[in-house]
Amino acid sequence: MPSYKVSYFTFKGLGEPVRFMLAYANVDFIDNRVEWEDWPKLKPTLPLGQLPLLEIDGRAFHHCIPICRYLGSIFNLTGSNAVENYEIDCIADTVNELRLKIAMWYYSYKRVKNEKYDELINDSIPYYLGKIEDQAATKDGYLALKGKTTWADIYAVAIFDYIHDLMGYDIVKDCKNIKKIQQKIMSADGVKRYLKNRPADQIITFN
Ligand SMILES: N[C@@H](CCC(=O)N[C@@H](CS)C(=O)NCC(=O)O)C(=O)O
Repeated sequence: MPSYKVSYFTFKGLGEPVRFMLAYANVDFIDNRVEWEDWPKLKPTLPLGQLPLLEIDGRAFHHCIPICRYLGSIFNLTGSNAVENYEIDCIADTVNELRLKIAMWYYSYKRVKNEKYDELINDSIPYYLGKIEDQAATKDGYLALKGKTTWADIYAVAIFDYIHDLMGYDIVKDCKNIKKIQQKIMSADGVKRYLKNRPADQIITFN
């Protein structure tokens, strides 16, 4: 069994999809939660000076979505042809766009003047959630491929879990199809075990 080590900060963020992927696949991994005071020393050693970083037997992988895609290919959580893989990429990108809008608000506008909140909750969130929920409705309890869990389902569930922390409420609470996916991923044995032992977040900011 290869050794897996995930390095990320002490909160969910972009580390959580990587942690969820490994948990879902039932593999043991070192959950290296980097404290803010240790960051300046670690940063220059990283491929782009950013986290998350995944090490598999010492080989480093970076960029959250490519890591999830790569793990998806190892753990049979990809499509079976180029079009299916395109569908998976597309939905992951849509979830990432929503995440970016919310993170931008949380880490900049909210800190400054609590600006842009109305735009976020009246426009961006319903817009993206509507698209994702509609797609999930056509896939019968999956996000990208009907009848098959893919890495994008796991990525999305982990990102929604992170967004819950940023927004202070569950933005998908009324999305019954996204909820189905969430329930399926969160109740997988490995994820359940991970969640039971998951350390409490210590949110930090990058200002
Ligand atoms: N494209 C990268 C972005 C990674 C990224 O923005 N990481 C942030 C935390 S979420 C970071 O390391 N910030 C600290 C810094 O840049 O010094 C990915 O998707 O993994």
